[in-house]
Amino acid sequence: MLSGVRTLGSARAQWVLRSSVTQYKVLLPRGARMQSSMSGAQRSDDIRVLGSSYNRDKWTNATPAILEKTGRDLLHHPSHPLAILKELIFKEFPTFAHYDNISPVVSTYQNFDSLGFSKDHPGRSVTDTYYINQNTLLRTHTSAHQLQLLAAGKKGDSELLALARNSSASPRNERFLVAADVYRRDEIDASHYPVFHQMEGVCTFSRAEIRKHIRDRDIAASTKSSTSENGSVAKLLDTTVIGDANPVQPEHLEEEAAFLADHMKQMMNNMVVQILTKAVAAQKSAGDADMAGSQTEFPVRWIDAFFPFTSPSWEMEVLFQGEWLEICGCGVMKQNILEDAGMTDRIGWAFGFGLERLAMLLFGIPDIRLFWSSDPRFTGQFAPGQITTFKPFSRHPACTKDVSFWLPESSEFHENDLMDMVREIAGDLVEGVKLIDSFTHPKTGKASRCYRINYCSMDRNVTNEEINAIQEQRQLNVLFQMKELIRRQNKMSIIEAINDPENSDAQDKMRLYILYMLVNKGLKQANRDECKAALRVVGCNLTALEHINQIDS
Ligand code: FA5
Ligand code: MG
Repeated sequence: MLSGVRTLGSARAQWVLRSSVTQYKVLLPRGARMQSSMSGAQRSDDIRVLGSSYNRDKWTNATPAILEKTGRDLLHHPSHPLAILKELIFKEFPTFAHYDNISPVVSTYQNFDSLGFSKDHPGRSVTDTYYINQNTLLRTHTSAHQLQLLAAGKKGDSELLALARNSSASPRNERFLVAADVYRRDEIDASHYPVFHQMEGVCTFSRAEIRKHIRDRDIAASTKSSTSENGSVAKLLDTTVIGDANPVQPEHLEEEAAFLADHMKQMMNNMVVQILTKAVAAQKSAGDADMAGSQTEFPVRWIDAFFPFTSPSWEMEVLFQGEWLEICGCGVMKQNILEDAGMTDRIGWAFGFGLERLAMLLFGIPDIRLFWSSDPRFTGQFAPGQITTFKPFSRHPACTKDVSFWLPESSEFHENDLMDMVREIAGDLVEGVKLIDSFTHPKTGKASRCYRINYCSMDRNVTNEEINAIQEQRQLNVLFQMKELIRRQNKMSIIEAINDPENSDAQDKMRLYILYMLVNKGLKQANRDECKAALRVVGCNLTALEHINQIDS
């Protein structure tokens, strides 16, 4: 048998340092076509996203399961809870320009450099981000559009400004909201998903305007909230202080930063209180039967945070089902972003809310996977503009499997490689993946990990046989081995493994043979039908294999 499972961790992480920066001059609406940087006919090894082709390279790691999600467009299905929430927030900010149709494909410049991420920031790593290629990625947050939209406003770029749904609200993008899908290689559990949605808010003021507000002591008078009143569903807790640990920028006066912080927090508190009040009202109208386990009071707290593009910075958390759920990050915008946009006399604040997290509170949706369900028992519960409490359909029995493997000796193991692999094979049947055991052999120093994978379908019972077929430890192991061996193009070790007398298992041999074929010829040149038939015999998943081949070729 081949010894142990291997993954790509450190080899890929090194690529981070080689990133070069190119800025796209255009902001593409979703579905618009962009010329691949290799113009001309589409090449067979190009990667296609939303109708456009991009060159693949060593950075490409967006999996087919993730690319499929770029076309789902949940924010534009009016009866989807996320779209209902989006409209509700847009209504709360009538003087902001509203964007909800910007393509998720952005440059590394937009997503990182324009926001001051350092070259070695872990967020840039291929273990955290889905790359289309070295310079192009699926945005990891809606902040990727901050500089671009501010600059468009300043320059009066009519093409970009026309993407706003309410172009007269803030015709120069001095205040705007962006609702969009974002993509991250992340853990799997009830509140984390590799694709989710964010609502970015940006609000700028001229310094003269702020001086006037401060002089008149009417800080955010128009946004005064009643949030601390008795009887409110939200109990607000804010003990943060602006100071050395969370400092005012040298470009700002203390009272300017204090004004921006107050204004922002009041607007955000108001919005969250609105949402929570609606959530409780919906629960009440759902009737007594559903009230038993429901939550009618929501402690909300502010904590200090750090982002490369704001200072001071904060996060807001809500106590939901006994745990603090982080719903957003925010802060006073770094001044150089406004300067880069040509807005030299303005200062501002920005926030980024996780829409799924808010929608879970608003609709009482217990599991983030449900947002992707097309089961009519889920989709049929919601209607445009209406806040209703989700009625769980019967929970189907879960099925648990443990998978253990040796860590690679030559490279680092990264958990997100395992997460993607599991997702690629089992899709949304996976409810959670948890590390349950680590072991290091005292003599050899070899290390192993054991993960527990929890399978539970939202719409049907999953049988043991089905899970066995999907999951079978050996299959996962073999997939890991394939990935590592293809990466290393290590034909000798494949041949050795095939000839290993201890490896008598016929299925393993078959898989290794396929792997050998793939490594030798590449999936494109190999006889596809032959490959497919062989894969079917051994119960191996072609999609997973194609993916492995793509990212490592
Ligand atoms: C950001 O993404 C920043 N861009 C937010 C920001 C904007 C800060 C503007 C300052 C100014 P963060 O990584 O914390 O920050 O994500 C923001 C929110 O997205 C989180 O609070 C959470 O509600 C949500 N979120 C993050 N990861 C996931 C995930 N895997 N699944 C679902 N929601 C998530
Ligand atoms: Mg955060």
